[in-house]
Amino acid sequence: MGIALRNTETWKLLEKHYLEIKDIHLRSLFENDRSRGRNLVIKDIGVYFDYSKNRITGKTIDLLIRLARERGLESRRDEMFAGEKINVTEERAVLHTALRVPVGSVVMSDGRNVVPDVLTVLEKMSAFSEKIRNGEWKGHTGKPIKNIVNIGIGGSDLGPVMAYEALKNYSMRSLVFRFVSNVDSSDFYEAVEDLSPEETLFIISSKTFTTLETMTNAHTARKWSLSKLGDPSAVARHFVAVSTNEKEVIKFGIDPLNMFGFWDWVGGRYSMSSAIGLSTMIAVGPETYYRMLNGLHQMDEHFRTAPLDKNIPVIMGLLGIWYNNFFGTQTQAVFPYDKYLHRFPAYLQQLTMESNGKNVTLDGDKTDYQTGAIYWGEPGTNGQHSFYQLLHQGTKLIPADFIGFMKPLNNLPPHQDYLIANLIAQGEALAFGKTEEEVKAEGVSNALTPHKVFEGNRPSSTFLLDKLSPENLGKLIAMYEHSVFVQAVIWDINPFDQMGVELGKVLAKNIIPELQDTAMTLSHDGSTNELINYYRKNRLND
Ligand code: G6Q
Repeated sequence: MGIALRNTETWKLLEKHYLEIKDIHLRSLFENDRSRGRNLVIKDIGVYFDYSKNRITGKTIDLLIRLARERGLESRRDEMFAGEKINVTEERAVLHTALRVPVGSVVMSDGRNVVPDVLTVLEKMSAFSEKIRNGEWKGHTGKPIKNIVNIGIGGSDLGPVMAYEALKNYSMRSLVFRFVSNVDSSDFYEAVEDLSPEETLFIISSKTFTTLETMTNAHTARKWSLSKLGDPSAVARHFVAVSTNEKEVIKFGIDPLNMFGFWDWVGGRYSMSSAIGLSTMIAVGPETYYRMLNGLHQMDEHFRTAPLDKNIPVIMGLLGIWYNNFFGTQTQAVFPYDKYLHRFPAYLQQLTMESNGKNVTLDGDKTDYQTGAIYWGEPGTNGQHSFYQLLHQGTKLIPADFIGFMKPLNNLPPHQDYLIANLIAQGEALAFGKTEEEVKAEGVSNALTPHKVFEGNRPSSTFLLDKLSPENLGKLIAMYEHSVFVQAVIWDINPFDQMGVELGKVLAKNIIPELQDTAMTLSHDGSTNELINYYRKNRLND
């Protein structure tokens, strides 16, 4: 990229503008503009995005959009959708958007239309899902499958588990779903403890099919199955694979006929709409799964075509830049007011932090500005009774996203109104707080008054959607995916690699034999050597 970010004129203008705005209270922004709550809203594809409670003016948005244009956001976005190799460090295209295009679309990668391949895998997944759901697929002893265990980690786990939980209301309740990710044996043990191997199908989800955690769990699963089923040929009825690595799948003993493929242009954390979604499809059925894909695609199209100032992921991404780089905030909270989205913040943590937790630009230069925020969150209203205190009266500024749905999936009056009243009230309290005068007017003593004052001026955005439908889940996922991309373009970093997870993996592989063979000489640093020695002395059986 040409000129370094902080040297651009627009960046300098934003720095100046920050000084103008930093002490302005949201109270006065709203007092001075009665239509702010209507104007700073984007309504499109069924998403109501209210960003009026952010510490911005029209000028802030104009400057941020100017920055986005200068950084080439529109052309970078078009390159992504066109299948150019924008993941430069891995020399790969980034085409998760091709996984959810309508039948008949054309998306080229390396001179080849990838859509027919995508559809072929989707059809294979649909046929298989139906067979499991209608009991046609029998286990080795002739019993239908009742339990589905997805074994995978990172991108091969967080998407499936989040989507299963989010869409549980649409799932086939007679099937049991479990997700094993951790190499901690308790994870596998607890997942299968009450299951019968005769009725259990394992989906080994691994793009590479070499990941230590997943392969260890997969081998344990095979032992567990065969300990009951005896015959190794049982693997064919109880194990399927989702992977890009056919060679390793065959080596493990899974018939390629029972393998669901995807491609190197699908990154792990962007893979939940690939065959990695097999467990989701079995849970909710192909039709509901296609509805989720449709929602993802609607948001892709919105991102691809909406003008930048009416573009939800663009505005979200730019607000993140505004807080992170000018207000100096460290974190971004996400609060879904829906129990079914309880794994959504964990899913977003990988999406956002593995993508934008980078400190060098595409050219390999060290960034002299902050990049990815720390994402965190919990479903409302639980968070209100624990950590929201710090948001309201702590010393840190934490922008928050509130996500809510108009219609509950389980209508038990008056729960829904109470839930949404809380969501709306939190944004209001954060923004406007409670002044000293207001506290005093309630007859509070002078001594207690400072404790009861809420400064306010704490920013939030609110997303309202009709209900937690499969389409709307898809929209929310793609919305965050694209906001991550917007930020990466501004910061000139690669959001599609994850070199930062490698070092720990390599070091763990070195340490494994050192734990197992106590005669091995240790040549780590003083602390690491002592930790290994302590473990060697105190491990197991004593
Ligand atoms: C995601 C990362 C990472 C990956 C896991 C699992 O973007 O690449 O989280 O998904 O390490 O990898 P496999 O699917 O290859 O087992």
